[in-house]
Amino acid sequence: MSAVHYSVEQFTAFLTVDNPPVNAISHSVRQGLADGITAAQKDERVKSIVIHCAGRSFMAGADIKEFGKPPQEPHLPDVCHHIEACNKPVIAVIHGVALGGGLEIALGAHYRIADESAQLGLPEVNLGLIPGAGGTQRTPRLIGVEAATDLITSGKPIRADKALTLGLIDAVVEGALKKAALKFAHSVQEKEIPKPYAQKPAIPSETFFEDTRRLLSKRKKGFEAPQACINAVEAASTLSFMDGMKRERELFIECRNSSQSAAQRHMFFAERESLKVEDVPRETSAYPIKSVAIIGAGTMGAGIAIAFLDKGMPVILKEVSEEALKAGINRVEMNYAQQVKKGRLSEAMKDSRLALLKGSIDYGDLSDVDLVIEAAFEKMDIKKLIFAELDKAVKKTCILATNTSYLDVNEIAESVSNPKNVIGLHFFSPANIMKLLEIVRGKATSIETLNTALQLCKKIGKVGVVSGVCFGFIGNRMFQHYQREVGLLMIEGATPWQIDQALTKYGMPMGPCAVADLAGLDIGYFTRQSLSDDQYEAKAFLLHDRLVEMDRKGQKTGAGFYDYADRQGSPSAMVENMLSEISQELGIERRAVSEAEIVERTIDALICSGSEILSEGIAARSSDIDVVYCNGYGFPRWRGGPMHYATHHGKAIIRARIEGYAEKFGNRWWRVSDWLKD
Ligand code: T1G
Repeated sequence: MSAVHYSVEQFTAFLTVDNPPVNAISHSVRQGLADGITAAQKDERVKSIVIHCAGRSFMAGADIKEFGKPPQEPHLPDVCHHIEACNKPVIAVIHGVALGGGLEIALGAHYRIADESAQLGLPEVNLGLIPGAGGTQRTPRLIGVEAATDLITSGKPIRADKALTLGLIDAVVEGALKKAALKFAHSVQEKEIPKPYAQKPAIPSETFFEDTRRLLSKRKKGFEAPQACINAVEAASTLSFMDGMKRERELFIECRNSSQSAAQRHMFFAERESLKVEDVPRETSAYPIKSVAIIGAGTMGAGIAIAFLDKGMPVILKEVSEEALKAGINRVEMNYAQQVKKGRLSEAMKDSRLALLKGSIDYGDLSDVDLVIEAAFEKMDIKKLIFAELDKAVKKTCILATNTSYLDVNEIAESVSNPKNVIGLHFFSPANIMKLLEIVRGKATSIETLNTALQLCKKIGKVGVVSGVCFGFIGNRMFQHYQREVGLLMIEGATPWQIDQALTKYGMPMGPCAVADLAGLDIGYFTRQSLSDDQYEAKAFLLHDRLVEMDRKGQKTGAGFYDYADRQGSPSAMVENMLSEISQELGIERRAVSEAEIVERTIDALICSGSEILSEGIAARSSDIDVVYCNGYGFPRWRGGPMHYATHHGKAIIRARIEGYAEKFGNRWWRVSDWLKD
């Protein structure tokens, strides 16, 4: 059955696209639209044509699931041309979102109207693509090169009112959409059909495209698609429409066939799969979460509070003293004041969010909250005491979550009478910015509690991944292995700056040593004090520890791996001498370490520990590990995450290298787990 329904009402043909859940433009939709336009042209009852959608939204773009398959005619650009060539006025009537190919279909129509809540965008760049159905040629002609470049390279949707101001749509309508559609259709059916795409758009300035390329090569470092977007928009302003369309098609096919697009499409689906848990059926209930308490108003606690306040959720911040509470509330207020100062937030929005924030030093104030998130010191005895207090204070349906980044959630759950309501919600700092949320499932955690956490992710705009209980869960466990190899490479001969350079060239936003200096070398130092020797390679962290002990804790003390006369930091001769001393103490003759070895050993360490995490069932899917590492640790999204990279690079190659490391360094850390064998 076609995904497009044809009907006629008051001289207007309605082509209704109905392809749940997001009206993705599958082959059936493309064929149905093409046939519908042909039928409406022949239909003597029809003086105007409306394209609209059933369900919650206009079309959300091409069906991404079809990309891996051989493309089927009619191709989307041809459908858009067919619509545009129609000799009766075609009106796209938009509600919900019109994204990618959906907006391109609307651009092929002669008019576009939208309801107030509509959002319009060209997010193809987020999939490593460019708009491939005329979007890069029509948009600049409609709204100008500058606005079009921003819409296409940012991938961000704009609201209907802004779309109207830009000229992307012709009207924002209120009330019943179908009635408004009929009214608009009747108002244009005797008018001459507009042809806005005949003229080339003006170029904003001689250096516009080069300036934009330079800006994006920094802001979207390593990504190819933004550059392709600029090339396509430049073609719109230098070539005829048809030649521009040919150029767009070439660039689109290049992007679609690229490993970067495959990686980013992998991430798109991976971030949706990660919220599906095999033994949590869709019909599982979830507790309503309408209010939250956060225990501990330090950096993490304040960040978590902001994450909830931003979504309009009332928050109680609980501290041990009035002084600590005041400092915590001040952290939240300062953050919002900064956002207002930077123009990211209005005063009114700041006030409305702060109005939802309350402070307390009494557990008795938490009796009615639906969720408590403990964000206190990373010490098991402190956490157990807090949970024992919570157990007495909260209602029976309250979810008790710990934000611990590596401690045993099962042990914490033993402190309460209702362990099935206990779960780990591991936020990443800054908690109001970082998208990743590791949901740590204890052995007693009920599926209702787990499902509540899964639903919460969507509610607060986080990317959730479920982890089992182990030291460091998924991300931090892998990160520790990555850091181990960094430390070993340094005592073997590499310098911190060589390592950072090699890994930023690979695509990491910051090198591991610069990251450690930014976060503070003392964080890892305190964690390591709680580890037993079999949990980490002590010699790999000798330099880290000695730097902390001499108060070189990173940026906050003006020196760490680097010297910080300015924010950039510069290589430190003293650190290089310390490395030579440590190598000598260990009887290691320093050697030249290649860039390739730095990348292979550190990234292979992620893959090796990732595959162990899979074999232990800590993570359910390899794509879940990719979601963690791209959203929590800056792994380049255009490589699709460490496990996608391993698959793309070739598991056999990586397996052979790991076997080689095991021979050279022993198999304490280097073991080939099942995932790498298949
Ligand atoms: N194709 C196929 N499936 C899609 C899809 C798409 N475009 N968009 C969403 N889905 C699935 C998704 O996998 C999930 O499946 C379900 O729909 C609900 O999605 C030629 C080439 C529209 C804002 O990039 O941004 O057009 O998990 O959980 O939070 O130029 O989906 O239920 O099985 O995200 O309400 C450009 C991508 C494509 C838009 C809704 N379009 N989608 O968010 O639901 S390329 C996009 C979204 C293109 C042309 C080019 C969001 C959403 P399942 P969801 P949501």
